[in-house]
Amino acid sequence: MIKRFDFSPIIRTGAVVRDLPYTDGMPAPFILKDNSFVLQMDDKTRVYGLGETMRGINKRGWIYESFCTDEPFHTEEKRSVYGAHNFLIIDGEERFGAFFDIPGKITFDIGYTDSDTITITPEKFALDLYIITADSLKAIVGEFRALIGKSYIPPKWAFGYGQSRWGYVTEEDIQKCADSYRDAGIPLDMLYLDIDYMDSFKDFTVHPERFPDLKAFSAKMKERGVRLIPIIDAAVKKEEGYSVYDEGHEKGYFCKDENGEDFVVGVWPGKSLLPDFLNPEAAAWFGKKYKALTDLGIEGFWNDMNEPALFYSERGFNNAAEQIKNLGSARLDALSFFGVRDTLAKLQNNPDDYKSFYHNTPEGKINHYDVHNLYGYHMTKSAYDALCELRDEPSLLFSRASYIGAHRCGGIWTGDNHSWWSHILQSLQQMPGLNMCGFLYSGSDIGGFNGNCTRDLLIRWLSFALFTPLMRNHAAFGTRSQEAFAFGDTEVFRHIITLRYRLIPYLYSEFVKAVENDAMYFRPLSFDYESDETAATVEDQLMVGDSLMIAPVYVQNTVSRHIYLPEKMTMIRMHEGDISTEELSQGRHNVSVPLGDVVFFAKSPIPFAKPAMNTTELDWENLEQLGVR
Ligand code: MIG
Repeated sequence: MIKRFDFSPIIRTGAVVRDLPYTDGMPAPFILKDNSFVLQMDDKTRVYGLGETMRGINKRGWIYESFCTDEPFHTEEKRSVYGAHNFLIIDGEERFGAFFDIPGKITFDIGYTDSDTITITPEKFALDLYIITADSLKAIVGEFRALIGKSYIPPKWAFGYGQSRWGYVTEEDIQKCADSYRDAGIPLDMLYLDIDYMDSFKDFTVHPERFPDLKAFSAKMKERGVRLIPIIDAAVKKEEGYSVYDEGHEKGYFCKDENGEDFVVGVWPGKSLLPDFLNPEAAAWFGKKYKALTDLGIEGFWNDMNEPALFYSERGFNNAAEQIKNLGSARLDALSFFGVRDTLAKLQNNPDDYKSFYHNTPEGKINHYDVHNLYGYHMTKSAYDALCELRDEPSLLFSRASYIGAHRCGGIWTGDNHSWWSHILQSLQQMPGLNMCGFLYSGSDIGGFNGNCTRDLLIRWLSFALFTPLMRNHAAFGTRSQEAFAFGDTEVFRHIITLRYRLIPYLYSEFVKAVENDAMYFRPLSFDYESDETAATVEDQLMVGDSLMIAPVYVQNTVSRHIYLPEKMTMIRMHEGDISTEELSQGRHNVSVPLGDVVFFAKSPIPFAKPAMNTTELDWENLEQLGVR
């Protein structure tokens, strides 16, 4: 059952697809205290959800803040990352789900200030609240997901493996990467183009020397089963003569300052404007621009910098420059020097800037800060709506920033992680929360984005990520190469990525089933074994679809791990490409997992395909069975 409570929201966010009547009275079991929703927890209370946040599957013991943020360090103390996903389930004396539908900032203190108290505080008290009760954790998720509408289903080929790197600049770089994969016999379906494919970082342009004929090149790649997936950034370069700027400026499609002038920000292209995605006309206009690339044979995109990330605003920069100039010949003592440094650091993603521009929405002019968390969602929606018009086939689309609602339009990737062992586990722990909020097509940058990857880290990361719907290896500019062919002997990588392809018929059909049933593809063990107290404390294993459980290794130099089996299962082991199985009883086990072996568990038999070099070659018909008891 869903009850909706009215706290005078300032705008319809678009998150829900059903218009439920409001319920009078208090949103029990929460009590209202000082503009917060408060609830006491007992020792056994567990909390799930909150989508893309840091820390564990059970969210208890930390504080989280929904405010879409370009956060390059995913460390434990961070409260905000790129998404704003305000749905959680409280599994305590009373068990219920709660969705705080609010486009601005909201804080979830889940036993942080006081370890037994949940305090949820919207910065501006204007929201819709949905309280959901049902007789199981899965059923609560099902009710919520029916409320927010069906999740995005990508094309089948998007279940293949993709390679990306911020640092591939030219057609030759991409060609070389494709050749290296082919020469190593490692399957591949997607190669990603990062910002350098553009001409001066201008959206919807292609650099004339780096990619002299992208149409021919993308056709050539597709012949080998590889699709090119370009990035699109939110901000548009301010440059007269660049048609996207000229049109947007003339039609008033960019966000404006309080005087109605285009609000100028600094991002990759230098001085830029923010398309007003909350204005439906502007969103439709921007979406149509993707045609420039679909006309070249492009079938998928990733949308970046749409929190929106700002390096600076023109206004903030000028103020800072003035401040520094005023120090002039004065003696620059340590304090004023650090002051200057702080002034410059604060230019980036400054809340004052977010408060300084406006959207022209159907509900009137709205300050960006109050609807900040909707920006990435509406960028993704603009692309999705347009791609549905432009193309007959489904397109691949995923975004960095998001709000619930965006799950109907695309997937998300979890942004700029690091080549750290802890980020394998972090990625695993993010998946169930994301799935609860409707984001099923998701994954992390395999091998880690920032920092330098090592061979063993990549092997272990792939061994987990071969189960994530989005399977993409991506790295930052200037970091060590981390492609599957970059660490010498490629055999082990070939075996792991080939295993992914052999599992695609299972993974894809479980994914589609989860979408159709408003269910989760990745689940914590506690969702399937509700009365099992041990299962409820497991933070490093997941159920994948109806039949599988995974328990990846995420610690450097370990070759075994402790595993809890809530019931009897078949252990499936891939060793040098060969598969073996072994029955394991319910309970705790210590399983040997040498580097390069992939071990996972089956409750029931699953389909298993023959090896293939890409999804086009994959034989979806003649399947074996794996894990027969
Ligand atoms: O400021 O396009 O998260 O995946 O490689 C960095 C360059 C901008 C951030 C994305 C990352 C991408 C990078 N982008």
